[in-house]
Amino acid sequence: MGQPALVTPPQRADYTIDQPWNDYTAADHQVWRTLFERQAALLPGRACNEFLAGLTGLGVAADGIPNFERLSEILLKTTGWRIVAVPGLVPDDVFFDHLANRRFPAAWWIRKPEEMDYIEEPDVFHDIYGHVPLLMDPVFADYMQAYGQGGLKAQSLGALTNLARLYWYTVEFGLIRTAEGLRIYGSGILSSKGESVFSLDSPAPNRLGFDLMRIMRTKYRIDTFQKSYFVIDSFAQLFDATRPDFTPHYERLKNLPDLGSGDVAPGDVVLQRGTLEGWADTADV
Ligand code: HBI
Ligand code: FE
Repeated sequence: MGQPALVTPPQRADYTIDQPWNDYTAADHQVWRTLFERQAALLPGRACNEFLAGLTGLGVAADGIPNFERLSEILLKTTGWRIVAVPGLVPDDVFFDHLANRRFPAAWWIRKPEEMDYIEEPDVFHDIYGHVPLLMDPVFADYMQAYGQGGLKAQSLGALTNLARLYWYTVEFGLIRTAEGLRIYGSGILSSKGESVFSLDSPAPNRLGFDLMRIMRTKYRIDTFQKSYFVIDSFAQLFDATRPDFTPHYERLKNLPDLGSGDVAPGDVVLQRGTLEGWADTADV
């Protein structure tokens, strides 16, 4: 956050606030610029075309932290989404309700210069740079809404752990196979300098074909790069997988053991089996 620390503006019942855009300091905008330029140098040839087109279409650029209202005007015209500012992580039900109504909750604050490479909670760079460009893609935009609708349902069925894994391994850390090769679409990767290279180039992680039930059984890492990435063939594949009612899936999942983040299981489509070398002995969640 800015120095001196900004006061978070008053919050509404749905956790939204007005983005205090005029309060960002020159140092805040400089952090954005640095993060943006690092990724701009890396992502051509690594990020999927839909992401790069979305960035351009939104006019998200190096010049500074974007104004959410300006982005929302373009998003609304393109896919009917808008961005709402929030203080940070919001409760699951609030998060799902926003997505189900085509509102993307984005943190308004930006990390400090000494936290360029790792933050514990999403900031405006992760949320806007990482997530929002793909909301310009009509199919991905529909997937995100379907996820929000599914979230409200999963909560009522006690299956949030399973559904949250789907978000993690697709929206946050997904890879996509294209005619030009493997590309990134997951926002957790796209907003990370280290993982933008690691996820595609390192021999360490597994790269497995997308499989809805398999993913919903798989634990993940929150403190290191992922041990496994799941690869989709298209956003249509992703959206189609989320079309059916998950109730029978959740019933079956209750009788299936969880898989560790680095496991390779019978039936996996193994695009690349990782060496799994180099992870500290920390736990999956
Ligand atoms: N809140 N702002 C914000 N951003 C998220 O990505 C988010 C959240 N609340 C809950 C949540 N994600 C996840 O735990 C759910 O997808 C399960
Ligand atoms: Fe995220």
